[in-house]
Amino acid sequence: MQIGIVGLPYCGKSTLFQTITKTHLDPTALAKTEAHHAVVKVPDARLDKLAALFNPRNTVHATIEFVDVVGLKKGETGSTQFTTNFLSNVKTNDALVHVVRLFQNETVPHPDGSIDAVRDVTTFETEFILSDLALLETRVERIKKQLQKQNDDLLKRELPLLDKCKMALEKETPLREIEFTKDELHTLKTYQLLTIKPMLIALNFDESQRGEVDRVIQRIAQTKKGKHTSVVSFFGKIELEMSELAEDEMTMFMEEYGIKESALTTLIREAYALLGLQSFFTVGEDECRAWTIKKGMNAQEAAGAIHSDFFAKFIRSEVVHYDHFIEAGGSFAKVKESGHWRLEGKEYIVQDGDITSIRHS
Ligand SMILES: Nc1nc2c(ncn2[C@@H]2O[C@H](COP(=O)(O)OP(=O)(O)O)[C@@H](O)[C@H]2O)c(=O)[nH]1
Ligand SMILES: [Mg+2]
Repeated sequence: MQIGIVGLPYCGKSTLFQTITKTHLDPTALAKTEAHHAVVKVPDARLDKLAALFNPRNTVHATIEFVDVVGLKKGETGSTQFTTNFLSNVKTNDALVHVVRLFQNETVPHPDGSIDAVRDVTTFETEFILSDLALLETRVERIKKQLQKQNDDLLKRELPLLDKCKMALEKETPLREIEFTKDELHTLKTYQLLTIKPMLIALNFDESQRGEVDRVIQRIAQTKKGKHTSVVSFFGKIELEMSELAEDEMTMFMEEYGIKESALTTLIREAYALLGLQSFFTVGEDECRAWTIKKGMNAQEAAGAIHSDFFAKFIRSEVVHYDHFIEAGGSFAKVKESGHWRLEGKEYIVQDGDITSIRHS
């Protein structure tokens, strides 16, 4: 999974990127025009606990790739230009984090001259909506031309779907907030539309603005929140300092500044929720591992996430929930006695925190 960090120049994208990926970008790297990529381990206290119990040779966390998407330029007229290069960098991401600047900093002026979070959120939304509309219109034209040459039922069926999208966008509704069937989503996937991506609005405050956070979050949420859009906050500058500390120092630092959880934990939790993702575990002396799948996947599909052979040759899944396993003192013998250990068929819907072992032929 890939999450793109986007935002106007000097809003704190690279600051956030360095914080969550624990990388250090020097001034030459920061000035580069290519996107920065880094893969981070998804923090999971449950996996840590399982690893402590099994003491396996390998502990494998789920991973997410973060991209610091660059390429937004200040145009000659003063307004920000959403270049083709920028838009195509955004297309490949599964979800977007839109960093919106709330901090004041005289040395790096806001490109639009003032701090206004609602305006910045709207600027992005409008650009993405226009980009999607242009793409859909081109596609509709092409299909119509194709249909003049030859009848194609598949193409014909695509037109109402494209109309449905266009109508939503013309009402300024991003596509992520529109209901689509599984088939429709499948068709739309190939277009790499921008407004269909889950969106996390991340408000970047200075620590001195702590008192304003709740009020601003509420204001943005009132106008922008939807099922697939959420709003979070972070303190860019001090969280970058914090990410460079050792773990025990970090806990003290967080208490001192009243930070409840790190930006990484917040972003990953919200991204999982927006994307409808969850984790299950496989355990053993060899390896303890967290796997990420879509909510609602059945046991056979989850087995397929581990290995395509497991999907094809799936027989049954042995399942126990993490909570029950820990309650039973981390012992399979005890958990079997408790009745919480089950054998499930392929239709079983996997739950977040399941520990499973796949039986296959
Ligand atoms: N005062 C303050 N400055 C910040 C904060 N976050 C970022 N900055 C500064 O703003 C400038 C631009 O940040 P950067 O992350 O490079 O922005 P980008 O252009 O979006 O990648 C840097 O000089 C940062 O130190 C913050 O929360 N408070
Ligand atoms: Mg940057």
